[in-house]
Amino acid sequence: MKALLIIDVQNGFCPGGNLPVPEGDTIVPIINRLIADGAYDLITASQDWHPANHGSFASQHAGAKPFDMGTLSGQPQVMWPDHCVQGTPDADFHADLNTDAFDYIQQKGENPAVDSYSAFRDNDQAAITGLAGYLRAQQVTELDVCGLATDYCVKFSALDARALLPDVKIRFIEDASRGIAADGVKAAIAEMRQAGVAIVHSDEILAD
Ligand code: VGL
Ligand code: ZN
Repeated sequence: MKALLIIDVQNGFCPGGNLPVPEGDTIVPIINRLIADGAYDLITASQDWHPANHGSFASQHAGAKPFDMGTLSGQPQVMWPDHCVQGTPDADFHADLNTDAFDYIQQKGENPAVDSYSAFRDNDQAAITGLAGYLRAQQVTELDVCGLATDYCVKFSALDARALLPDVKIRFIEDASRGIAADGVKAAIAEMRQAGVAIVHSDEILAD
């Protein structure tokens, strides 16, 4: 059972959004091609889904500016611009993404007191989402991860997939993902590889 996990391909992370990832929109046709190719039995996606008062927003901390380092519930936290607020266009999936093909959507980041980069659990690792249970119930044996942003939500999702689904082969699709900062992307890829996540290109998957 092969599954694709598409992380946070939302307007907020594309050019014109509130927390734009450079070239974030350029992965949409690649992901649509992967879906149309039929290589996956199951298409899953995550959606960053914050309340307007989320504690990761600089706007919620007196004197904080976006991209400052601050704290949230005692943990170091990047102060993000307000983004992906529930029910706003910024939180919608990119309009060209083939969302009709989605079998399962995991929303995350709803607790204002903790951020949730990973689609599997909150940053404090206390609250687990339903995603791992769903993938286990579907008897997934191979999981490919892609999306936005490589250096945050994609990396933490791939690492958690590796940790929570020990019997599943996990791969990161490099060209179907984009990151916020180039050095962060490089470090994220090294960290994923080190953890046992394979790094692949969409061409390899489409050629199979
Ligand atoms: C993300 C920062 C804040 C992401 C989400 O999807 O990578 N990054 N919220
Ligand atoms: Zn967020």
